[in-house]
Amino acid sequence: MLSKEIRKDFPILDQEINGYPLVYLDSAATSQKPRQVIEAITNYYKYDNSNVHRGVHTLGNRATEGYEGAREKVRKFINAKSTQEVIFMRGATTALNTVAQGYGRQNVEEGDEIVITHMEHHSNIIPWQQLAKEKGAILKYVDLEEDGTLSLDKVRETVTDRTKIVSIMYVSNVLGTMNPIKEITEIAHAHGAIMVVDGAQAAPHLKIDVQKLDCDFLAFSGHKMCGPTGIGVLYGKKDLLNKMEPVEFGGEMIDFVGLYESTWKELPWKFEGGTPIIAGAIGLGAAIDYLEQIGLDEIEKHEHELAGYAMDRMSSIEGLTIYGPKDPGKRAGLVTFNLDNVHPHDVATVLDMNGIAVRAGHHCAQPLMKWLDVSATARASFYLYNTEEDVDRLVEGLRIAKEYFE
Ligand code: 7TS
Repeated sequence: MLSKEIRKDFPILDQEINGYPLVYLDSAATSQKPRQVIEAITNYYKYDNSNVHRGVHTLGNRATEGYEGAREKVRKFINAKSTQEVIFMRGATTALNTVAQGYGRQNVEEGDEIVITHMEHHSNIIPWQQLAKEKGAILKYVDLEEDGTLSLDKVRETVTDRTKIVSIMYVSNVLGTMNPIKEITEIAHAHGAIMVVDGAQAAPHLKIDVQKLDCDFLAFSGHKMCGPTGIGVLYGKKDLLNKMEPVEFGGEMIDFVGLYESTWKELPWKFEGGTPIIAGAIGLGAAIDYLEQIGLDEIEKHEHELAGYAMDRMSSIEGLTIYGPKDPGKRAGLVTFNLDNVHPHDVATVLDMNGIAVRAGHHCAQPLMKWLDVSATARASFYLYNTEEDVDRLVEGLRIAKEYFE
């Protein structure tokens, strides 16, 4: 387990909700922010604020250094070969849409296949549905195993020579499943398809190495990994990005503008139209510094331990169903569950009355809810600042909820 001292870095955790000390178990939706990140953003606005890439003045140069410095931090964080492969955008959703519109429109034709799975987040479903409709392509789903994992055999059965794109989440935001991305990428490449990875729930919790995975694109959001909202990353292999058309046009992304024709800047700026998300990128850079100083391997270990402890303790509650893999080693730090005969919204409301924040609903995964045959679930998700005491409070809160509704 990580040190409890970490909690002190997160000022928001030091408060009472409804008369109880806050237990925050909704980090899969968005994580809390450490003082170091809040200060990096405040300091940027206090001392360095300016537009980037165009100034000859000192503030402009400082802002540019902060922004481009953050890009280098992201490059190292995911082990990309070059900063040209790191594009800042609003978040995972925008990044996935950019691939669907930029790469997809250019490369997918009628009758081609796009392969996703039943566990995807809406952000990794709808961009492909739209592309498939536009192009007359076929959207195919890899079915899940009973425990909510993916079998490589089923991936092999689904991907064919007509498949142009395989797009799969690294870690599930509902089941906690960690998918074998490297092996799936090999299958996609063997059929000449590209591999897109939705890394929204992976980047905060485990070490990602895009060169080892050999994926073609990777999308993630800053706000789930201790960074601010409104900043995210699209990683793409340089040769693919070079061939891909931008999807946003305007200032910042151009080289030459004529009356009827224009040309684009080189990578990565070709995809960053308009004044970029400067403070957001600097905040994300500070978040990466913070996570790396603690260690992604340590964070992953901490979460496996907490998930294991939570699953152990929660399974002692009668009438409580936990979804996803039973082996805590096979899942990230979250537990999705239902209490018999109590709607998850009611569970979450009683927990909130006791100072405990969990999420209830479909978690932006309606096809997965259908697969699980439920309309909604409750979800407790953990991060580096959570402790065994938080899990104890959750279990106590669930007992109160059960008594209340019985
Ligand atoms: N992909 C996955 C796997 C996610 O969990 C999320 C957000 C997204 C994509 C979209 O990220 P965004 O930052 O662009 O919104 N997941 C959740 C969640 O589980 N609860 O709230 C948001």
